[in-house]
Amino acid sequence: LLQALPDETIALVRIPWNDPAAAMKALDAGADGVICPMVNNATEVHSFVEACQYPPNGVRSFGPIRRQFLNKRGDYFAQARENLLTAVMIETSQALEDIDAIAATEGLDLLFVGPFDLSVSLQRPERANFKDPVLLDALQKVLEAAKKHGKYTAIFTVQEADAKFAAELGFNMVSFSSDIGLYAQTIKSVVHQLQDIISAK
Ligand code: 3PY
Ligand code: MG
Repeated sequence: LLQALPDETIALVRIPWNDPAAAMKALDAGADGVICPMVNNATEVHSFVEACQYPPNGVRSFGPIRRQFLNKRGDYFAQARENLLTAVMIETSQALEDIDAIAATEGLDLLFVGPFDLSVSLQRPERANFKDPVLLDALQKVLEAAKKHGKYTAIFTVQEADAKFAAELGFNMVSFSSDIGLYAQTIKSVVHQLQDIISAK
């Protein structure tokens, strides 16, 4: 997918798990930022952030094989940190308990809420119900910790009303739906239109 993107596109890659090899591979392949899911505490976040940065700030191995051929913004190694976005997903009750220390992590840029996993982890009756007071309280906690430590915030949504609500709450980035979700929505709408045309005959 990274190969198909135009140079000027900013690409964020969500790795499958907090695995240093996955983070380094995504960056070497040309990602501008990495999103790490399911972190539970500041120690895990620190290890993720280290995997994304070269020494002395981290432990990233040197080998930006594809990345250095992209002439995005000059000398890649010299500007590696400046042009990197590190994000962790806040989606477990443990992460919520350690949110202040997570948000304080040096080298971390963004806290990205996963409302589905967070609802599951908090044992809520519904997933990603933006009217659930327990979920709302969790969102506020994340926003406050991020503000206190100068971090950006993001959240995932699948309903237009939730996206609007999240933007109004103050999230800096609101991600909407998924590739399959959008595809299915389009197919459904086209099928409905065609059914209307047929039944009008
Ligand atoms: C979640 O809501 O758990 C997600 O991971 C969304 O991307
Ligand atoms: Mg999730």
